[in-house]
Amino acid sequence: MKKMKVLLGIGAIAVAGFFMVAADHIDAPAVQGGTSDITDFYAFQGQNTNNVVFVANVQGLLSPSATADASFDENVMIEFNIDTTGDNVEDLVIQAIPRDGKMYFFGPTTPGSVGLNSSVETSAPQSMVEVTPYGSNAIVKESNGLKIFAGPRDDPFFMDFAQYGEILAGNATGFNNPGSDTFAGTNVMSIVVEVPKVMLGGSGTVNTWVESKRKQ
Ligand SMILES: [Ca+2]
Ligand SMILES: [Ca+2]
Repeated sequence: MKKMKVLLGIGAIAVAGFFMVAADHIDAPAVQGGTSDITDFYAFQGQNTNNVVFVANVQGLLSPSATADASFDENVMIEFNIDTTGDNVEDLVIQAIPRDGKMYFFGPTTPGSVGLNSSVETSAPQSMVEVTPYGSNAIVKESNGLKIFAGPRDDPFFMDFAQYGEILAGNATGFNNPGSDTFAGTNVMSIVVEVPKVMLGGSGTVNTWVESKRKQ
């Protein structure tokens, strides 16, 4: 279940000031609606401009009541992949694995295996943050130079799917202003890690993508 999707055709982004969004709310049948279903991947320069922020959102379209019952799947690992050499093969990974109400992060580290298979990089620097309960203030922890968060968030993605359908059907030529946000009032389960650029090589261009991987 490799997940890689980039909007706007941007595959390579500069660490110095990039913003990238990959949106994938409605997914392939094998993972659609499941706990490994990635909705979006964001990578952008942090408020501290020495840092880069990676955000992976999973389990989209959660209603408020569903969010209260939602949790991260302990059999699903979220892996942030970072290619620093321009060959679209990851040179660094950050892995996020939930266990007993906590999210554990491994890395950034050189992965032992690349591509479709991953193993948990247990010898890499390890960080942990309690998963923030729904409705609580965000629990953010600083560890090993990282700032980390895991928990439910309001889905930040905006898309007017009804109007999109009208455009595809030839009934409209563009979006309305204002449009109607299909994702308004729905939540996602979010994993956020802020990383000093120096830990990613510090300069130049990186390619980045996120994968969800189920334990086998
Ligand atoms: Ca590479
Ligand atoms: Ca990988």
